[in-house]
Amino acid sequence: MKILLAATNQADRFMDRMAVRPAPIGLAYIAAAVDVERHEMRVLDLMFSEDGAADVERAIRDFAPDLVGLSIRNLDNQSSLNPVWNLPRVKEIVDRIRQSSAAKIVCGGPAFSILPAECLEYVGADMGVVGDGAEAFATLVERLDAGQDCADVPGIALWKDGKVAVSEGRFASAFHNAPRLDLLDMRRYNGSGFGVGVVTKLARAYYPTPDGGPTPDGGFDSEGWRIRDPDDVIGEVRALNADFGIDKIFFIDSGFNIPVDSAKSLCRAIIQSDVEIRWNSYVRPGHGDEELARLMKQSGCSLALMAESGSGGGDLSERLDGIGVMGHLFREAGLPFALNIGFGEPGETVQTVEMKLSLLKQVEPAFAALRVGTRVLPNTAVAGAALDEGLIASESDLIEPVFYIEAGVRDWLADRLKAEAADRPRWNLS
Ligand code: B12
Repeated sequence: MKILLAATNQADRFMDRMAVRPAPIGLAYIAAAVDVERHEMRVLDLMFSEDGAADVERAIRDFAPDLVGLSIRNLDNQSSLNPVWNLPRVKEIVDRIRQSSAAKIVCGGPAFSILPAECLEYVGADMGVVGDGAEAFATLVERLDAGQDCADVPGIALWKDGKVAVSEGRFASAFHNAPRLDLLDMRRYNGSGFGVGVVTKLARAYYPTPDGGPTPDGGFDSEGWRIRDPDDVIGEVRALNADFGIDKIFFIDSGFNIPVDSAKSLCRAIIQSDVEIRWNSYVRPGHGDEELARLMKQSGCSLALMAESGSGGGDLSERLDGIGVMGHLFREAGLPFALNIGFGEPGETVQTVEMKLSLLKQVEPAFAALRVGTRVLPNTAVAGAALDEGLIASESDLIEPVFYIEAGVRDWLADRLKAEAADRPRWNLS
């Protein structure tokens, strides 16, 4: 079979402001799973395209694939002040493919995996893969090539009787095959903000899906974690440096500092190795000590990203204290950190807004992302509130950006935050 894989993400911002272009490593993992002895494959990355749909159309004409895989990273930019919805662009790509090709179109990716049936219906593709896609996609390719049915492949979205159904189960990749970064123009990603992604650990299910993804409300259970061996991680970092001159890495990890011992082991392994990198990652408050902060700094960490989403469970003042403690540890170690903080979630009051603002002033992050309202995602408590209050008719509405702002602060919140951010260039509002 001839297979064209395309990464559709063209967003070049983080929090609607900072220049960040994440390399499509998810698609590179998909490419690594395809048996290229048996199939001819091409990869197209639209990140630097002027006109993505036109580039896909050209590739379809030149290559005439039998199967097109589309990676969909972000539903939108999660900014209530300047919302940008990405799916219409993907739909346009699908429409353009259909005009000149009978290829089967398979979608996947983080955004797709959040509302697979709705995304598939909206963009008008043939099939989709939910969650970790490498093994599932490889299985689909072989089944389609042999003319076999795919309905029993775990985590597959398929049309059935005019509607999309998603099969039970999910693949959980161990990321054994190195991503085919050689098929991407990786040099363009060096210095493109925040670093090139290298997976260090994945949680049980990585997406907020109804079948038990652990993260819909920011929770982080430890079941079924896949923690990569530090030697494998360092091997991948070394290859990025040797092959493409890349020395800025983003460790892909829902919480780099959990468990603390493995975080320390990876830092020590980097320090003892010959690799010289600067790296960034997400960290979670409440886990870590002075030694971890020192090891992170020593191993090249240049930014630790923390988030207060309003849904981490427990009492707000305890959560804010946790962030304060982490911030203090990082400052003592000379390690810059960023804080992404949401405002307006259910239960927000003038008083809780002021508590968050005073934390921000106290911890003084290297940059702060203040989110006006919560981008409602399915299977979350905020989605429950949005349903109860009639903001959405059903969770299917959430393929488009919908923002929840607690009624008690709705008329006041944006102006209050804008006023506070006005003379603080490190505070970004979105
Ligand atoms: C790390 C990360 C970041 C880093 C990226 C750093 C870097 N240089 O790479 C930073 C902090 C910069 C970032 C920014 C943003 N992010 Co982010 N980010 C993540 C995170 C934690 C990991 C993404 C990743 O690399 N995963 C590892 C790779 C290997 O996995 P993958 O891409 O998912 O690919 C797998 C599958 O999806 C699938 N797959 C992928 N492509 C394809 C294609 C086909 C054909 C198939 C079959 C399967 C398939 O198989 C792959 C292998 O298993 C995810 C959380 C998550 N749970 O995924 C959020 C996430 C991707 N981000 C998200 C968002 C929204 C954003 C921002 C818009 C936030 C903002 N407010 O600005 C920006 C967008 C930036 C941009 N320009 O695109 C959302 C996207 C979904 C959504 N809600 O719309 C996620 C899912 C978080 C969430 N739960 O909401 N992000």
